[in-house]
Amino acid sequence: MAALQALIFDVDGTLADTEADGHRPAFNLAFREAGLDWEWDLELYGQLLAVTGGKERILHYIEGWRPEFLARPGLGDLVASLHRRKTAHYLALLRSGAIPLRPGVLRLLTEARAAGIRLAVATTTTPENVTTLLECAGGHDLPGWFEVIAAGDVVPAKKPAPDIYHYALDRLGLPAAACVAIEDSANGVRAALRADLRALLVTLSTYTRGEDFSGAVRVVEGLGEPGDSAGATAGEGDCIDLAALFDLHRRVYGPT
Ligand code: XBP
Ligand code: MG
Repeated sequence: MAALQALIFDVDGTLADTEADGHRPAFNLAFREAGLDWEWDLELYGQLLAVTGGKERILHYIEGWRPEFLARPGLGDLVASLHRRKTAHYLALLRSGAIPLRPGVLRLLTEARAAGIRLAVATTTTPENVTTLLECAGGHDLPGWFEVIAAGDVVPAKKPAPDIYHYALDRLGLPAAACVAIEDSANGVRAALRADLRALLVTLSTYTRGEDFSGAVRVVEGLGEPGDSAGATAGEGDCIDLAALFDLHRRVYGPT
């Protein structure tokens, strides 16, 4: 069986808790700026997260909550321009330093890199959101640590479709069995499993606690930091380090 060679990270909810105070207010700013009285509060946004991808989420909202817009000429242009402005607002928020990486993320990335474990991202969000988050929350050279940043519209179908994971594996040139995937949502878990990524860790995030993570090997609060009682899972070490990920990989595939 293949040895563990790469970690593939989801972004939103996994590298950083971006949804409630990042993407959500950025959507609302774009709506207001366009003269629309749409306001996605915390609860509504939780429902809308069933659909991944910002453009897809706006369309889902129109279909369910504002169906009168469906008959409008230029609906596709409206969605595209709202999403463009949303991305601009989101990038500004990231640049203001409002969104930190989750505890343990930089520690684990540093440890993996030092051990020669390759790093990749597989996300539905816009590519620039990923590089800007990494730069602003982790340091200007952090994007370069990732050999592959698979993001956004580079594939036809977003999570829970497996496309973005297939794309990342293809770019890494690795079989799924050589990787550990780290996700925070049921949609992400489904996408990873459909791409045959079975060594799968879930770190719960604001909106995803309580979702169905069947098929994941381990579900933890977060990666945590050493000695941090709020980190990781009780009884299995106090944080998720590289050794914990090797162990998780062995649980699925056996010793290599
Ligand atoms: C994250 C998302 C993203 C963001 C919005 O899902 O659903 O769509 O909410 O990003 P995951 P864009 O963590 O499973 O990748 O607006 O740039 O699409
Ligand atoms: Mg996510």
